Amino acid sequence: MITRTWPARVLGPLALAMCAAPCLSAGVDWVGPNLLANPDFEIANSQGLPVDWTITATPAGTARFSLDQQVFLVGKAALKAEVPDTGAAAVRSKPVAVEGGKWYLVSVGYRTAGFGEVGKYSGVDSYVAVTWNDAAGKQIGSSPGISFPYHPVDWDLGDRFVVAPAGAAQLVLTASLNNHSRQQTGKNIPSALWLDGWQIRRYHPPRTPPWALEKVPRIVEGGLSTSRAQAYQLSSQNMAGGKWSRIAADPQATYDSVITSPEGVGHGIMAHSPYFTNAPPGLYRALLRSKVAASTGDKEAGAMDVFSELAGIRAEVHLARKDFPAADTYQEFPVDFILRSAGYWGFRVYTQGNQPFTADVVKIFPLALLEDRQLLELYPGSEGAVPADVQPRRNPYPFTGLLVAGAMYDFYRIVDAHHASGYETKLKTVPIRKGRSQVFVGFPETARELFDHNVIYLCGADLTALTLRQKNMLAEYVRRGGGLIVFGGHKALDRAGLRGSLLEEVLPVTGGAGVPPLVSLPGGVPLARSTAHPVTQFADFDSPPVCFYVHDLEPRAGAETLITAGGRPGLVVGKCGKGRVAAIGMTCFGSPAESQTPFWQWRSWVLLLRDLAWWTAGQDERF
Ligand SMILES: [Ca+2]
Repeated sequence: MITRTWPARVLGPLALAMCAAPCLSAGVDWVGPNLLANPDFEIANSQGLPVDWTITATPAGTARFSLDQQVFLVGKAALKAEVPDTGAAAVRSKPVAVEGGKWYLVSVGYRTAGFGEVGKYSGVDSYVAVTWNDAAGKQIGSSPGISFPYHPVDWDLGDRFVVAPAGAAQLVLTASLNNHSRQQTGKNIPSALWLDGWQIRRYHPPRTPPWALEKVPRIVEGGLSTSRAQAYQLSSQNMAGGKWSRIAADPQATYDSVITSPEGVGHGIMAHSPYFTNAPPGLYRALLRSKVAASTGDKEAGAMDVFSELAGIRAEVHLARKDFPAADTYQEFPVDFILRSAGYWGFRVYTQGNQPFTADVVKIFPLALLEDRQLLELYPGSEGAVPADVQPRRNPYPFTGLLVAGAMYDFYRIVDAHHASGYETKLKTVPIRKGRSQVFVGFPETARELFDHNVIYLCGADLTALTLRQKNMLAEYVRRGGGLIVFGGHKALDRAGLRGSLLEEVLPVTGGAGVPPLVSLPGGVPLARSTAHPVTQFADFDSPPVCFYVHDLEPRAGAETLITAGGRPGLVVGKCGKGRVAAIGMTCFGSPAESQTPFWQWRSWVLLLRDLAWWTAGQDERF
């Protein structure tokens, strides 16, 4: 191996801290502040229990309550309720003043232990009830609550929009943990529930934008475009034409046919959408166009819900007969929902089957898309927390890398470069599987696992496919001293969710919003050495290689551009916290002429990339 001396004169500028204040996205103006008292369980009374919360054990004394200062979501403590044997624990919020007819966003952070196995009910369940009181504090109604899984989960969120019924003056949230495992399974399962980061916020539904009111071309099946409304003809959806949903022609239909439930058929699903994936996080509205035969009375006629794979039921709307201004007249009913996690989602339309209930189309459109920072403003703590004792790998024997291997990783010759980085090297590859959305197969599940690498290569990675937790883990890895190299490509960097993401904060570059085009450098332009740096000092720029397409990136203040292509930043390095990061904006696209050497075939490239890995990993003595 070549031993090199680190030139002392370049150390000065490298010591600059690059990590500026996170670039905060525009605020979320459609929700108000949190109305709950002591929502993060941070304020304790003299018994060490949270003020403004009422705790109850049934039978008395069987459940234990405490403020846990080791395991929490936000702040420094969480409320822990333990039910060691048969019994129940309940935690009730102080009532929040509300107005009838107004909408509220309820969200609850929770964690569970004990419970049962995945996919099996073992007699332990947990639930948050959403109840409405009148001004005197008497309960007058409830909204669908939030159920937690029957198996233990690490910190997760439950959330939904709820509307205050007429006459409601107070909203109360009550979490309960019921342990009947001894009766259910014959064996007791001691169980516990942690609560933290609870919210009740006024929701001000934005107006439907004019473009969403226009008739949209018919869609039979497929994903959701981010740019405009989609309409789903219900007679073409799954289950249409079955027992609860005869297909009928109707001159008033949006397209040609509708579905209608026969009288007396009973409760059932009329239509089920495809499983959609890859919707960008955001606030969405669904409009159900339907009509009833009889429009008087409180009886429910039909309903719609929006389900999701990883965040539970997103929304539900129940339609009473009297919600229709007239019989046999189509009416559009809106329901708003937030998509905040990867995984599939979709909608279902139900009938109560007590009268002919007719459904035409469901139209869905985004009201606001959410960048990571906005998601965090909506759901504080949802990025998870990396335990303070987890630190990036320092020992370079073996020099250990993690390669998230998307498109072009082989062109960039990352594997060759990594294997050239020492006698002993190790490289874990996380392939990216592509479908409607990218899936990172085998991405480390825990920070401990992720941090056990000297360097992480992120190549062709669509950042929107990473969860907030994964992005936060990567960002923390850098801040605590890890090395990260991010590569360009068709679905990478600014073309794949960089803007406003948690990862953007640690990168030495920023990019535009949306999907900016790659900058074309017609005919190929030569690479030029920019700022002097140990990473590029041994590369041969005398007969420079060429680059044909480069990302449109803006180096951050304090970052250093080491290579330019056509005056554009091609390789930018910087520091964030204790870590070092590199962004390669040069892509491996383009057709070189016979006389040209593209940079990825340049004889200096693999060694330059190796030196970049050393530098980002803090292995300065290698130079
Ligand atoms: Ca807390």
